[in-house]
Amino acid sequence: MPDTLRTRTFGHRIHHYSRAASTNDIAYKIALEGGEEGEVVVAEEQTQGRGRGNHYWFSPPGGLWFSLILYPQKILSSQVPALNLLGALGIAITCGKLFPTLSSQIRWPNDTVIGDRKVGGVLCRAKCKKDKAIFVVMGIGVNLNIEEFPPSLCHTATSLRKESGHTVEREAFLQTLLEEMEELYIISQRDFSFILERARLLSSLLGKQVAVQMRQGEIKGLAQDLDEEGNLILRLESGIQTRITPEEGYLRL
Ligand code: BT5
Repeated sequence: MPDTLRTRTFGHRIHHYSRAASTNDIAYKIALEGGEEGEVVVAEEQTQGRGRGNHYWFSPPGGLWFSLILYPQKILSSQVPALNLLGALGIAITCGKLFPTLSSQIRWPNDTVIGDRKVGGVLCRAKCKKDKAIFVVMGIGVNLNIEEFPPSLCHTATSLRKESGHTVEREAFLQTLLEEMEELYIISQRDFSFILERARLLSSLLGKQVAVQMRQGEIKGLAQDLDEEGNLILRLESGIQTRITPEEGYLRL
């Protein structure tokens, strides 16, 4: 990372791989062995990139695939999913800063989108003791210079290169992203409501009708708000309000 990196800890130590199965697994192991806050594991390519649940993450060369080790103070395990919003917000802010003409938004619970196409995603994994998170590995994927997506993604995914017509310099993007993320993270430690407020402002969902796939079937309603743990508040067609956690519901796109 260049000397111009303006962070307290984020990115001061970077473990670089040309190819890895998943940077999240490597970072988790480093954290277990005493890794420090802000350490980053980055890979040019992942062979087993992962999303939530059993989702896969397409991670060929040309994207930014990395994981960040965090030791959030006083965070409960139930609050870990809200960190996904922080990650998605960091990606959206960075895209907006480097590409002011592109309008990137966040799509609950962990996506950054341009229009309705996903340009980035976040996957947090925490080590918890009782109800406290001891450390969190925040995995971040951003489609920087990907020209072609497989058929299963070509209608739902996009890259910054496709949207802007310009090649994105990976190191410069990573530097800005780490700076933005650290600022958000420091604020989040004293006042998480600030993150939620920004997430609401940049949300692509709030005020819209959405369909959510739950284990017991699909539900539809108006996306009304995000609560303090990053859950989605949905107003069902019946008028009843319901709260959906990121683990129990997947948006139907
Ligand atoms: C995510 O999961 O969006 C989390 C993505 C996290 C990736 C990072 S890369 C570094 C670190 N190491 C890892 O192994 N993972 C993290 P989810 O919300 O479940 O979305 C996954 C879904 O997005 C898949 O089921 C596909 O439909 C779609 N998808 C897969 N790869 C994509 C890509 N490159 N761009 C856009 N959409 C993609």
